[in-house]
Amino acid sequence: MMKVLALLSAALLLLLLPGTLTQTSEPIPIEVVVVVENNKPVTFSTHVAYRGILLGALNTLMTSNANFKFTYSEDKNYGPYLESVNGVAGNHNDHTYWELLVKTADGEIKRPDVGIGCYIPSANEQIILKFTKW
Ligand code: B12
Repeated sequence: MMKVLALLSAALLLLLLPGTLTQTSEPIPIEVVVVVENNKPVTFSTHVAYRGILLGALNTLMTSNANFKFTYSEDKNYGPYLESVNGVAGNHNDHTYWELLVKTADGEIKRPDVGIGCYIPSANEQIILKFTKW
């Protein structure tokens, strides 16, 4: 009896496992919106891996779309710092930088308290990269 039960549970696990694996491997769709002063915002569609970081999504977008480019530097404490988007770079002397904002699927705009190397986007979020002043 125990053997039959063990066999049945193993069979059930084998049936369920592939479904679980494909579900978590689906790419998560997101948008990246680039905002520079009074110019019309430019929106790009891309995706991020399941529980993947924003930096990964930006790299995916850069390799798939010639109209999107970005650079970043490595901060010793906080990791990747977004330096430039499409040739527009933040500048210490001018007090300009690329701010990271997120519009969630329900329309709320938030300012993440981590950078592009730590932020994990959720499905259908709009990642807003806003060239701004501090
Ligand atoms: C001032 C400041 C800024 C200024 C820096 C320029 C300036 N005014 O000198 C500005 C406004 C540009 C800024 C931006 C951001 N910041 Co800031 N910032 C700070 C703050 C308050 C002080 C840093 C400082 O001057 N330290 C003293 C100097 C001597 O040390 P330093 O190593 O040279 O400092 C440099 C780094 O801290 C770097 N820096 C600042 N912020 C960030 C964020 C990231 C992700 C990285 C990689 C580097 C970095 O800029 C500093 C000057 O060069 C800290 C909090 C704190 N009290 O430490 C948050 C802090 C470092 N920032 C933070 C965040 C989240 C951001 C943003 C991602 C916010 C956003 N949503 O847009 C952006 C960066 C976006 C990008 N382009 O990648 C977080 C980082 C947490 C984390 N684990 O990722 C902190 C810890 C605040 C918090 N939320 O708790 N920031």
